[in-house]
Parts: sequence; structure tokens; C-alpha cells
Amino acid sequence: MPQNPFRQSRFLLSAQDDSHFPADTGREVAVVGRSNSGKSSVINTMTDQKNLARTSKTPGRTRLINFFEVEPDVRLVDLPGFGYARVNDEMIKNWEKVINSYLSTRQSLTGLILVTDIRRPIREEEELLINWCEKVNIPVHVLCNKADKLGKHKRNLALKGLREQLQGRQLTLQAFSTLQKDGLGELLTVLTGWLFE
Ligand SMILES: Nc1nc2c(ncn2[C@@H]2O[C@H](COP(=O)(O)OP(=O)(O)OP(=O)(O)O)[C@@H](O)[C@H]2O)c(=O)[nH]1
Ligand SMILES: [Mg+2]
Repeated sequence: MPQNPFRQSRFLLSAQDDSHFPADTGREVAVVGRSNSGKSSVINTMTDQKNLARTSKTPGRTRLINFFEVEPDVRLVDLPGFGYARVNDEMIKNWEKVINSYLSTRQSLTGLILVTDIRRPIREEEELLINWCEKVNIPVHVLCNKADKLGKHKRNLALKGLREQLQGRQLTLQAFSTLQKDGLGELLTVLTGWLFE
């Protein structure tokens, strides 16, 4: 694999709302998905850094939108997870507001990495995100994470099921494991295509 261009990424800022977003220039890839699916871990794996994005066993850890700079005008974005049951209504409303304002206003958004758990079917919120991206023509790459939790046979079956569920949708999909770094080459190829070509 050629030198990983994301290794030099650094933390840029955390934003509570759109007034704190960095300038909307260049290109940016956002990592989205259910709470605890492994979004922050995926950012650490792709940048080859242990603690760039904060990870946690407790779902709902990432509450702000965290921006990372790969190089000037190229950014990675860690979005707060959805589907975290134990937050109150006010927090859910605020989450929706922040995510909606990010997704609907960000001109530099070039692609979405949707992190899911390979052991779970795609759920409604994930479908809604995929629909929205199809509508506005933003490519989606689904990372079926935590593949290390399944043996080879079950992993292939799970992937097949997810492919069937998402058949006909405008997206790409792969198995991934942040623990074993499985599929990192494939992910870096997608990201490099979106951000550097
Ligand atoms: N087995 C396994 N565990 C993983 C993998 N990726 C992440 N995890 C674990 O899953 C938990 C959640 O990871 P995070 O990266 O914090 O998840 P997140 O999606 O950022 O969560 P929120 O910020 O709360 O939305 C942590 O305990 C991670 O160690 C993986 O590929 N395999
Ligand atoms: Mg997180």
C-alpha cells in the first residue's frame, strides 16, 4: 500500500453548531452511524493514530461535531452517533438539528462513510441517511464494522445479507474491523478517490 495520506491528520476543532464549523472550502468526508458502531475508532484506524478521535465503551460519547484536518482544505469529520436510547428528547432534537444543518449546508461534503455493525441489519435511520445522500448525489460507502466478531463463514453470510438488503442502492459496501485493520486498504482507496482525485 502506498503511504497513508491520512496519517498526518490533526485535530482541528469541535463544533456545537454550524456557527462553529470551519470554513466550508475544499473537500471533507464525514463519518456517520449509530452510536457505538465504531465511528471514532474508524477515524483512528484510518489515520493510524491511537487517540485522535475519542472512543468509548459508553454509547453517546461523541456529542459534538469533531473536525480533523488531513492537509489544508482536506478534512475528516466525526459526527455524533444516532440511536442512543438513553439520551433525553431535548438531546435528540439538538442532535437532529446539528446533523441536519451539517448535512444540508456543507458544500465541501464529498462523501459519507456510514459505519454499521456487521452483525445488525440496516435500520431506518441508516436508510434515511442513504436516501438523503442519493437525493443530493453524495456517495456513500458503508463500512460493516466489527467483522472480527464473526468467523469467516458468518462474516460472508452477514455481508451477503446486507448487500441484499441494500441492493439497487447507490452505494459501496465492505467488511471492516478497526481491531484487525481488515479492509483498511479498500477504505483508503475509496477515501483517496473522494478527497484527492
Ligand atoms: N470488536 C470490535 N470492537 C470495536 C471495533 N470498532 C470499535 N469497537 C469498539 O466499539 C466501542 C465504540 O467505539 P467508538 O469508536 O467509540 O464508537 P462511536 O461510533 O464513535 O460511538 P459514539 O461516539 O458514542 O457515537 C468501543 O468499545 C470500541 O473499542 C471493531 O472493529 N471491533
Ligand atoms: Mg464517537
